[in-house]
Amino acid sequence: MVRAVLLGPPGCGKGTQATRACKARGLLHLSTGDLLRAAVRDGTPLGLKAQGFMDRGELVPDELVFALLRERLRSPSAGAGFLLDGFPRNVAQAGTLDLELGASGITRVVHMRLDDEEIVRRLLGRGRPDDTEPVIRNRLKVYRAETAPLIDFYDRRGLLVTIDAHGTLEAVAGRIDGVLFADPRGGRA
Ligand code: B4P
Repeated sequence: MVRAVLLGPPGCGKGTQATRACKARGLLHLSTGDLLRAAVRDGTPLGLKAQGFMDRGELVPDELVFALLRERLRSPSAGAGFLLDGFPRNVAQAGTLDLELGASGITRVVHMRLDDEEIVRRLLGRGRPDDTEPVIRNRLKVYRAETAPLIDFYDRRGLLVTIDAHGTLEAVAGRIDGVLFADPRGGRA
């Protein structure tokens, strides 16, 4: 069963690829970015707290993010396998995820590598409110300081595979599917 994480800098295509792969393979797509944006849109108390962090390109406090994710991870639909997109974003979140999943932990982490200039180009083209150049540059800084240490964290556990996220959507999809669905270790129980 696939219980995998897509890890990579802002704009590398985690959301795009997770949406596609989950639809094609019947997996639950768990995107903390989407959950947070829905909370902001609905004006929930949690969304009101999260908005400023997102607007500045900072990470939303861990307890708010996990409050959104916990019930979904425990839902019956997660039992058939899931892809986490945008979570964990730091080592503390990875620890919380370990505690939550217990023995049935993560089976694979796909690290999507993409150059900064291509990241900026793609995000300016996406045009979300948090996609202005100063905010994108801050998100890259936060990524290097807080999220990039997870590359080593998961590599030490033998769970990490790095793929090149340059190229067309189809080319990147082929690389991800090769890791998650063709490599027998992608579905390690
Ligand atoms: P996210 O929603 O996770 O978004 P992202 O990292 O910016 O983008 P992603 O990598 O999913 O790129 P996408 O597919 O859209 O985070 C947003 C904010 O939420 C964070 O800054 C933070 O504040 C908060 N947050 C989320 N999770 C959190 C957590 N766990 N803890 C704390 N805070 C959290 O692709 C980008 C663009 O590129 C799109 O326009 C797409 O069409 C295009 N694209 C994709 N693949 C392409 C390709 N191969 N070629 C050309 N274009 C491509």
